[in-house]
Amino acid sequence: MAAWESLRINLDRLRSDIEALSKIGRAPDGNLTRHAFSPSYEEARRWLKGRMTASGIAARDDAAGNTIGRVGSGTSCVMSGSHIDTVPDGGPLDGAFGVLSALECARVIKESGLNPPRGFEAVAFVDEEGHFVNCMGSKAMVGALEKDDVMTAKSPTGSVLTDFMTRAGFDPARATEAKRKKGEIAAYVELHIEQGPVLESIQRPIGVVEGIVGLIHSDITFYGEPDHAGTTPMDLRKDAFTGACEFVYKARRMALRRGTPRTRITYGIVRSKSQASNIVPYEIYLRQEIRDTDQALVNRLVKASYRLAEKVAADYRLTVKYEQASGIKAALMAPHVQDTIDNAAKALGLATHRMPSGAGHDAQVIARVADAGMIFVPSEGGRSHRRDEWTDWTLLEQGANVLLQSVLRLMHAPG
Ligand code: HGY
Ligand code: MN
Ligand code: MN
Repeated sequence: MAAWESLRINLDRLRSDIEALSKIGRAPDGNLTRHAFSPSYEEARRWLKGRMTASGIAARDDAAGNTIGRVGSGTSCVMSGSHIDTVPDGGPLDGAFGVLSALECARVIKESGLNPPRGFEAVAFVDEEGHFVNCMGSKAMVGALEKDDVMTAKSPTGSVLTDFMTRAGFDPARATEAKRKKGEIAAYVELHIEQGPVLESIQRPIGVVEGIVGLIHSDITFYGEPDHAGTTPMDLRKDAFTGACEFVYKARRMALRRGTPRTRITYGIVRSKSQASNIVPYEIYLRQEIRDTDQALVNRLVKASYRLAEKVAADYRLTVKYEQASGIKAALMAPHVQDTIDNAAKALGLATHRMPSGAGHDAQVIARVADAGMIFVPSEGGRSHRRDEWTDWTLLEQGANVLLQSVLRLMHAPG
């Protein structure tokens, strides 16, 4: 047995990092929100780099705003990471657990004095949650970020990405320079909370991800006529909201009928132009999101939803505009990385469960240029993207040790 196989993470350090980071961007009422490049995000970035340098880990930001800590030499590296941006009013572990566990792995590797043939990088990818651009940082790293996307991106609340990047000290026009050279990333492993109920329901401490869903966002707007809500008879209205409701109901039914058990359709952003109860709603904006592990099916369902929007608009004498806003392709995880994770978990005496990911992750983007894998730990009640997202410290420690041992196996792998 190699000496590194007995290495373990330091839970006290990891715990204090998770608790410290969860305070950055938290409002007095408990709302934790850290949008990419926002003041709270930049405070978190400075804190993270401080934690890296405090352990003698070389810390840098790349041109896209990813924060990278590196240990060891070699032209290639094994990489692990996730994100420290959050959804609005999010939880303390989504993304942060993966970044801070990768940082803890970097500390353990540095302290061990190991000098394997490949280096190790711990990464916080910027804007995984897509406040501006979905998985912006990992897309930049693999060369999939379009400069035009950066220069035109706005948040759902109208914030302009280039303003926020500039204020944070980044040149938006250079974001695509974050692209890494071919072969620089030998393998990638991401540790993440499951954000669903499966592992808890089957009492398994470790999930080994086989594939990650693809998703497509669409901006859909129904247009009617602004009429007086009191004098306009019901049969003479062009009511955009009633039409949008029928569209959502029928689109959901269509997706359930034509999709798979992993298909998801969600309308998480709804906006009415007329913020008045006495005007017939005349402009309704919907942000549609469709997901499945089968990318071709996602593409078909999106097209079918546009045809349905046209039909419903005609039925309600409305007009409709739709366009694909952003998306991320489904990705399979590398079989040998899955096996590495499985072997590492078994060596730690931990049972595993192979499963898909219904959530999107940076791993599905990095998988375009490197062999990638993901490790899940259970989420209490399957809860995530909400304040009471949580996982027990023992399970977090087990997940972080599986990450450490998986990374070490990949760093020492021949070839
Ligand atoms: O939406 C997702 O699946 C991820 O949290 N960005
Ligand atoms: Mn998330
Ligand atoms: Mn996440």
